[in-house]
Amino acid sequence: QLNERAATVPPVLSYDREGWQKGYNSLKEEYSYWIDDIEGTIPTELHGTLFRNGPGMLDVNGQLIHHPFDGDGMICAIAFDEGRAHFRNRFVRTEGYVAEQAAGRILYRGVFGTQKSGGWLANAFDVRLKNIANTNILYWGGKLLALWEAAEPHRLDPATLETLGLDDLDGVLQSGEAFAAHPWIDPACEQDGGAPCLVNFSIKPGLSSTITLFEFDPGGKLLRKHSHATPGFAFIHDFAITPNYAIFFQNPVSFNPLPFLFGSRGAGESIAFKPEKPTRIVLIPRKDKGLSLKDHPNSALSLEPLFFETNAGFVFHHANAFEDGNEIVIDSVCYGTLPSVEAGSDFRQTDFEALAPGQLWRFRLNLETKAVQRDLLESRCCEFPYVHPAKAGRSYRYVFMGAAHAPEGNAPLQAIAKLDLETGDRQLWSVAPQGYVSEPVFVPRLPSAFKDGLPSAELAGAEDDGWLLTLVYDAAHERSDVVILDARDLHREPVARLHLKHHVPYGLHGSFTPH
Ligand code: 3ON
Ligand code: FE
Repeated sequence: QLNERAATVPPVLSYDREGWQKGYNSLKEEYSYWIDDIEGTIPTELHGTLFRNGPGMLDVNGQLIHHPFDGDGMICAIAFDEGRAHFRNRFVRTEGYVAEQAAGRILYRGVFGTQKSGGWLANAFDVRLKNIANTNILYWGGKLLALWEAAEPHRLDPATLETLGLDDLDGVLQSGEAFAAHPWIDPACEQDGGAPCLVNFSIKPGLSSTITLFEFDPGGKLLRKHSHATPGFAFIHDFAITPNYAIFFQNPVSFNPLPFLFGSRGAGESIAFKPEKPTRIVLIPRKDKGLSLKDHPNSALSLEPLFFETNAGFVFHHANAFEDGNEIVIDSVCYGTLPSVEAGSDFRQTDFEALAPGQLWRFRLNLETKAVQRDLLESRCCEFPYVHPAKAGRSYRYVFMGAAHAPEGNAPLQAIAKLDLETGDRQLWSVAPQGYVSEPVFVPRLPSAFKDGLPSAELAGAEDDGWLLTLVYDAAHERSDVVILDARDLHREPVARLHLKHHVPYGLHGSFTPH
């Protein structure tokens, strides 16, 4: 009898569904104010702006969108100065946002299944893309850019967050050309005499897919752009860099365009995960072909794309990559299966327990033998890995991530995790049961960590000497906090907790600039 009872009692969860759901309400108001409700003290050395992007509109005039990744991009800017902080949020005035807000209804299909009302007939053969500018935000070359991986960036005014329009990166992008939402800043590019450069990519999916790599100088001028083919359909959200390579995980998926064309599913929902197939890892050399590698100590380096195969499940995000002798090491969050949203279902009803957790794995690619070794680094459900900007593409010690409160199973992100890859030590700062975290942005202690506003490759202190900035949704008070943690020790009380006057819907990615 006791056993029977035990089997019917649901497991104790670290969250409650109703509380979690409220973090997906739209934030329709646009604010601008000095934050005055603060616990703790904002460090005076913390000077600059945390920009964050994410879906802010989860319904259009009451019509629910089908998946959060379909929500219109809303930017938050939290500016720190002299121990004070100012908050501002503003929607990106994309063509689709402006039209739908004026019409008061959904006018576009979303990639992740949002449909116009009227059933499949109203949606069939409408293959227009709504560039929703909702995934990341980057300050580079004097421009603030809201990124969405399937189309060109939107440029914003950094002071007011006013939308200035689509930006073709000074003629680099053609109209509608994709520019991914996961740029890396190489803090000391070997090809550019040690100057920082921005590296990003774009994917043109098809029967054979094209990966294009872009590198820009600190003024925003294009340095290098080259394209490479990879067989089969490619859905690649993120990548990683080392001094010599850009690394892509081509997830094992197939794309069936029919339900998309005939109006019953979004393009993203027409992608099927193929667990029986391996992941293809594509290494694209960053070095110009004209450059000689003869003198390089690593003889296995290549000037042509290299392909590896492994079993990696589905990967959205990479933490970092680096070169280690004849090996390329890459750390990535892997899912056993692609978490897909079924047509007709509501993401607010997500059964977390039924989904595979994202876990951090390390892959070692041997350039000589082509063997791939993989090791689990963190089994706790995690997402949104972040590393010290000086360590981008370099061997590193610490990774910071959003994580589940419980050590096992899939669950909402309610904690910030710090992993010491050298000692295996881990720390967890949890806000369960009523708190929900976002990506932790690591800001190295200022001002020595930045030169001319760009991350420097030299570490001024320890690799964890800095702060973690994260937005926490507090379901008990239905508002969000900006939390500043001391990255050296997550077991300490937060340095400061800044209470906003409202909530901020769960976001995607952000960046810090010392401006
Ligand atoms: O043919 C298709 C054309 C197309 C436009 C291929 C396609 C599906 C690749 C595509 C577009 C893809 C897009 C627009 C992808 C956008 C992704 C996005 C906005 C977000 C991804 C987020 C990933 C994760 C892992 C988020 C995790 C969130 C939590 C843990 C909860 O807060
Ligand atoms: Fe992402």
